[in-house]
Amino acid sequence: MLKKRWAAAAAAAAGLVLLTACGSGGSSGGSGGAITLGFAQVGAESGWRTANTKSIQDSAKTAGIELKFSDAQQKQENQISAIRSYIQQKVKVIAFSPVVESGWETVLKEAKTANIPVILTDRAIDSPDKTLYKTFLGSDFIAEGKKAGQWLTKEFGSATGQVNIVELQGTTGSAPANDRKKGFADVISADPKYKIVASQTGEFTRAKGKEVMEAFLKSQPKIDVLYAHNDDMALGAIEAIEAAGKVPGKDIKIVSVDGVKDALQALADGKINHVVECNPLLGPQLMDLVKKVAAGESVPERIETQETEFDQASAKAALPQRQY
Ligand code: GZL
Repeated sequence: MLKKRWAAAAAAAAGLVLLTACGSGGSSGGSGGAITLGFAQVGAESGWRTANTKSIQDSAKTAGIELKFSDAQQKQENQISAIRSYIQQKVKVIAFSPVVESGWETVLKEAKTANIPVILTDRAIDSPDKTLYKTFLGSDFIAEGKKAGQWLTKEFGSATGQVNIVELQGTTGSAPANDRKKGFADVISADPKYKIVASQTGEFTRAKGKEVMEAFLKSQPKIDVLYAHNDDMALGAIEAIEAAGKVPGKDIKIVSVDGVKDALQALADGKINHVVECNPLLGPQLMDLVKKVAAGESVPERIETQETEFDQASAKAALPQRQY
């Protein structure tokens, strides 16, 4: 007990919120031979992330896997510290969602030297060294950006003048921000009438999304569309649009990504026009992968999560059963 209290104090001092979800922890075999998984989460920045965390924690319990969980508060240095602490604790498997794409080689080489297999979930890294992790389980963010662009070019296909777009980007340097921007730009570049007149990070949060949208509304004489890399920033932007006396979904059309319940409600209410789903419920697939990797079985290098998109009618139909 003293050891756990010391570890928690040390982690708290390091700015880490280190939660040991269950079990005695500490050994690679875990208590009673259970597999011990160390998971370094990005943070708790959005509704998507909350659902992702719940899926991982619930699935670990169901799978009988002993989970050590940390919340890095969107800071890479905290994720790296968490991974190092899992290496020291000799966990059986490490999994994490890299907050940004680069800067992971050193710590992943330490995990490799310690013979601890690593699984990437949700977000990818830009290292060419594929031996640093066993598999990447997550969405195709370029495809998500393309879907948002395809909706826009359909919606404004008959527009004759310039279509002014403002873009709320996700966390700077993150795979979803880089790839959703690229996929969207690839599609709209087909027609010069589509112009991104302002683009800035809203850090995937409601508060920052509202703040940046307020600045866009002040600096841009005419905004036709908002493309938000996630729902939380879109929901924050809606507050700014309404405070400016404009009607979201009408004066300014909105397309966003994730598919959390609050965004589907805004879509049903006509305040958002289209939502591209990004599925956060990766827990069950992750635990299957953890068991296979722990047993030394081979797993596919890339596992892409399946997801859909929503218009107003399908949002209304999905809401009653929406888990998150
Ligand atoms: C996407 C995920 C993103 C979500 C955001 O897989 O990494 O991070 O789109 C979340 O809501 O903050």
